[in-house]
This record gives sequence, C-alpha cells and structure tokens, in this order.
Amino acid sequence: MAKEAAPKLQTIDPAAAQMLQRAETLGYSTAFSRAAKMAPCPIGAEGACCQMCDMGPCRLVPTKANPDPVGVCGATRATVAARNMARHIAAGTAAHSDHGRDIVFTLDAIAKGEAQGYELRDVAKLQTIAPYYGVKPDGKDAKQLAAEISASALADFSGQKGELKYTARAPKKRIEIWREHGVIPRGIDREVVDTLHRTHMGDDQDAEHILMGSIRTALADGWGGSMMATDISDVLFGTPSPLVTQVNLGVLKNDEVNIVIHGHEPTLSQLIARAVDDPELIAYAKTKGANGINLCGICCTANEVLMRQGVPSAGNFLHQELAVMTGAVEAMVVDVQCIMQALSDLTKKFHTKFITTSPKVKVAGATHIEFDEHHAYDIAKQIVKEAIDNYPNRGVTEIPSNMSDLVPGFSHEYIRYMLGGVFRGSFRPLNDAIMAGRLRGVAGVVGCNNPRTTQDKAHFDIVKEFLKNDVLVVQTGCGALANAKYGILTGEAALELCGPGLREVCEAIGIPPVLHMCSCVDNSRILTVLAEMASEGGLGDDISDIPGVGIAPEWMSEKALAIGTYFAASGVYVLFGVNSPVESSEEVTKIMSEGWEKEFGGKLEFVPEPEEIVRRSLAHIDAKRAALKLPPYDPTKFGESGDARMNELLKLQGEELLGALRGAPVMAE
Ligand code: MSK
Repeated sequence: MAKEAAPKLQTIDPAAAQMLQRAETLGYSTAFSRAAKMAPCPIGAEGACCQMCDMGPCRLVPTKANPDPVGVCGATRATVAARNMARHIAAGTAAHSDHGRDIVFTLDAIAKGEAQGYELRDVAKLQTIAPYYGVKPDGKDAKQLAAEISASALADFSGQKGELKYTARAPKKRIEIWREHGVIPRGIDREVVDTLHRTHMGDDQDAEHILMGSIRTALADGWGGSMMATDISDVLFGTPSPLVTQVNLGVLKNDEVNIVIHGHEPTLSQLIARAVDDPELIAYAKTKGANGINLCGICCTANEVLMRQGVPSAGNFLHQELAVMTGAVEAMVVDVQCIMQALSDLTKKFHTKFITTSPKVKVAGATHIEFDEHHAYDIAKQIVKEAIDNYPNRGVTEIPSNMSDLVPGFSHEYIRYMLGGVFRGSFRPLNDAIMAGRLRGVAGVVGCNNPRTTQDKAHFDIVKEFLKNDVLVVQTGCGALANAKYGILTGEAALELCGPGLREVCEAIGIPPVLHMCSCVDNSRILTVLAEMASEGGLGDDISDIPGVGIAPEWMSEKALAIGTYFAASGVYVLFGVNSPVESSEEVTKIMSEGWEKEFGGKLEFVPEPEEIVRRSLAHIDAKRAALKLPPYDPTKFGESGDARMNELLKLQGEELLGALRGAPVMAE
C-alpha cells in the first residue's frame, strides 16, 4: 500500500501553524515541507528492503509473476521484515540504555568526588533502589552507596550470563513467563550485540526466533537501561512531584536571551538550568541589552527539567525548527537523540548558535562544546555566556503568543503518595476504582510526533476519547507535551472532558485525569506502576490481567519500537499509529499480534486510524474486565457522589436546593 507523504492539515497547534506560515514566507524548509515533498520509500516503509549485505539491497516486492519474492540469498519477506524490526529494536535499546549508562557514570563520578556541580538530591531513593542492585544500604553513607550501586549497574551492562537484576521488579508471574520463554535479559550490551549478530547475513532465518531475540533485547531496555536512567536521574536531580509550568512557543521571550535545550539527557541541562540563575551571568546579559536569561526546552531534555525545575517547554519534537524560525533563539543546545540535522542549516539563516555537547553527537556546521561531568558547571556557564554574547546579533523576531499551563511531575512515587498519603501510600484506591467500574481502565498514550500525520491530532483525539470513556491516562515524552499545549494537563481543565466515573475518582482523590509521567526514557515509570497494580491485588496477578493499553499514535523513532516491544512482552496490548514497519509480512504481523499475545499476554499492532485505535483499546479493556469478572462498564452508575454532586448543589439556592437534597434531579443550567 502506498504511504501518504504528509497530511493536508499539518498541525492542530496554532503556534506551529503560525511558524509554518513564516517558514513559507521566508522560503525555508521544515520537516513538514520536506515530508510533503518526499513520499516515504514504499518498500522500506513496510520492511521489505534488505540491506544486510552487498549482494543487495534486495527489494522484496511481490509481482503477478513472482508473488513471493526472496532476496539473492533466498531470505523471505518474513525473515527480512523480522530482521529489520529486530535491528530497530536493538538501536532503540542501545540509545535508551546508553543514556542510562551515562547517568550511571555521573553517579560514579559523584561517589568519587569528581563531578563538579552535582549532588545526590534524593538519598532516600538511593537507599530504596540499593537492594535491586544487590547492595545492602545499612550503615553506609550516601557516597559509598552510590559507588556500590554504580559498580553493580555497570555490571548489568556488561553481564554475560544470569539475569538482569532489575527484572526482579516485575510481578512473579511475569518473571515465570519470561523464564519459560528464555527471554530474561543477561547484560544489556550483550542483548544488543545478540540481536545485531543474529540479524547479520546468513544467521537467524526464522522470523519467530528473530523476534523472540528482539523481545529479550527490548526487555533489557525497559527493565534495564531505561529503568536505571529513570531511577538514577531521580537520585541525582530529585524525584519529580507536580508543579506548574508552561508549554509552547509563547514561552520564548522577546526581551531576554533565549536558550533552548533539546535532546534527552538531563546531566548538562540540569546545570544549565542552574547557570541561568547565576547573578553574574544575569548581570552580564543586561550589559548586552537583555532583560534576563530565559531557558526553555524541546523534546525530552525539556521534560527532564520541566518536571524537576519547572523550566518551560517550547514544544515537542516537531517544534525544534519552529523555535528557531521565531528568530528569537540565541542558542539551540543539544545532547543526544531526536535532533534534526536540518537545524544546522536553519540556524545559519538566523543568528542562532547551534551547540552540540555530547561526545557521541557532532553535526557539521555546529559549534561543539563537549560535556564532561568532571567540569560540568564550567561548561554550562560557558554555553550560557555564548548565548548571551549572541543576543546583540538578533534580527527580526516573530514569537507566537500561544502557551498553556501544565502540571507535570507524576513519578510513580508521587502517584502512590497521592493515592494513599505519606503513611499508607498504595495503589489500592486506583485498583478499587477499576474494580468498581468507576474507572473503565487505564491507558498510556506516549511517543513522538511524525510529520506524516497531523501534528498532535491523534494524541489529542485519542486522549479525549479515553477521558470520555472513563479511562485514566498517563503520558510521557512528546505525547505529554502535545496534549499539554491544549491545556488538558492542568488537572481541572480536563475534568470537563471526563466521563462521570473518572471525574468522580479524580475529584475524590485529587488527581488530574491525565498524568504527565515525564520523558520517553521514563516509560519505565509506567512499568513500575503496572507492576505495583498487579501486586496490589484485585486485578489478577500479572500485568497482562490489568484492563489497560499502551498507545504511540504518532511514533517515528526506533526507541518507540523498543518501548512498544518491552510493553508487549510485559503483557500490555500496544497499538502504534502512522504505519506498520512490518506490513510486508503477514507472518511477522501475526507473530507480533496473535503470537505474542499467546506467549506473553501482550501484543504490538500497527493501526493508522485513531478511531480504530480507540475502538480496539476499549474492546480490549472491556474484555480484560470481563476476564476478571468485574462489573461491565456502565457510566450511568456514577457521577452522583463526591465533589461533582457537591458542586452542583452549591450552585442552587432556596427551594431548588431543598428539592435537590430530597432527591429531585439537578437541572442543567
Ligand atoms: S523526544 S523519541 S520524539 S517522544 Fe523523547 Fe519525543 Fe519521540 Fe524523541
């Protein structure tokens, strides 16, 4: 099936639309216009192109004369699609996990007293996670603990045999399923190498077996590298709790030095966030005619500092070029992942300094100021100074006024506390609400933007439908930033969109119906929530029993495929939008849906239409409710208790109020 190059409606975000208009006026290209100009290669898009050796690339396109083509070596469409998928998963796992490794290196440097500007912000969390690393916390000071934990974590990367330690955090039944199928990861690096090896020319040729290997690799991401990145980032920079901040291009300021940080790793950006408050640097900015220094983020580096320091976000993935297009960005500072090469050319059309910082990422035309955790604060200050020096070079600007408030920072620790308080924090109230039917189920709606679909539309439409149907939503990454732009991550705003049961739960417990759980590496927080819900009781004894789904409606990254796979292997029904990278093979499509469901209780399906994603999700949630023998979902039973009822009554007076209290229906205004 031919893929659509780009949708007619590029975005539902007015700020993005304004900048796209500006790009057109100025004659500059963006990912949106490049996508429209270049249709995706139909052979590669469906996983039918094999580039594993120099006898090819082989294009396995069926024709009337040859309905079942094979490559020069004889590789079938199933083998090729499975190998391509497995390599995507390995790359995604490598990216997330290497991020985790770098955070561990910083922890290690702190333990040795060699990390300038860092401290251990959450020692309680360090003590909590110590046993998962096989480290006894008793009688050890924070630095000693940090040293032992980082040594144990690094051993999990290089482990050759045995089981990855963090997988012990999964429910018992899940661990047994993984053991039965031989997919508990050994060392994280070993699993990535294993997938690269088995997909080399002339190796594994059984599609099911190739994909089983990639499940092991993906689990090394979700229950390994990503989970470590999340936990140790919390130790270093603080475990998130809710705060109020803003999102969208309107956070850029006309009269201040604007620095945009973009990518994924929090190590440098946390210190840049500190450096912009340095009185000396603020005074220096004033000598250049600016009223101050304004820091904001894009993508998941944004999420990291958004949820901990309240640093505002200029938007999600497709906003990186649009922020530069305002002409108001003095420095675009990037670390790793999701950085468009087009930034190099675009920043030259304005005055923006494009600064790369990771030893792994250089871009031709960018200024490289390499991050080193041993001198991180000096480097952060140097970057801020570069931006300040660039302020006088600013030309004409156009900053959209759009920005919305959001409340991010729902770590699983905070959700547990929110549900039960300091002394009896637990997931019991959440499980009870699902069991009673007030909540139909739960959904994670996560992942990227993709210019092959209308920016943010699927994220927004799907979440609205879930809320209407009493499904509690958690979000991470660019999906969370997408919906934040439309004001539904503020708590009370989204209550208007909720069904009666969800509204009642949110009002009674005091939670928003859409919880921002941080960056894309923090999908591991969702795994932890699911594991705790399974252990709490009442919803079966495994993640696969929970009435829930995972959705990535606008995915584009290989990391997304690793995430989707580790959730499916953890027992979750996962639905991806846009298109299927394995569409060329019915066999592989079936293995990842029916096959994985039989073996792991979870599956990964690719469904381009958002309406169909919602339909399948709700059907799945209802089937899981039925399997648990829970009452069928019935919204008419709820909405007559709690604050909603109280709020209605407060609007009434006199006879009307007395009538309502005697049981007469409250008339809508
Ligand atoms: S940044 S991986 S576009 S979520 Fe995490 Fe956003 Fe996807 Fe990159």
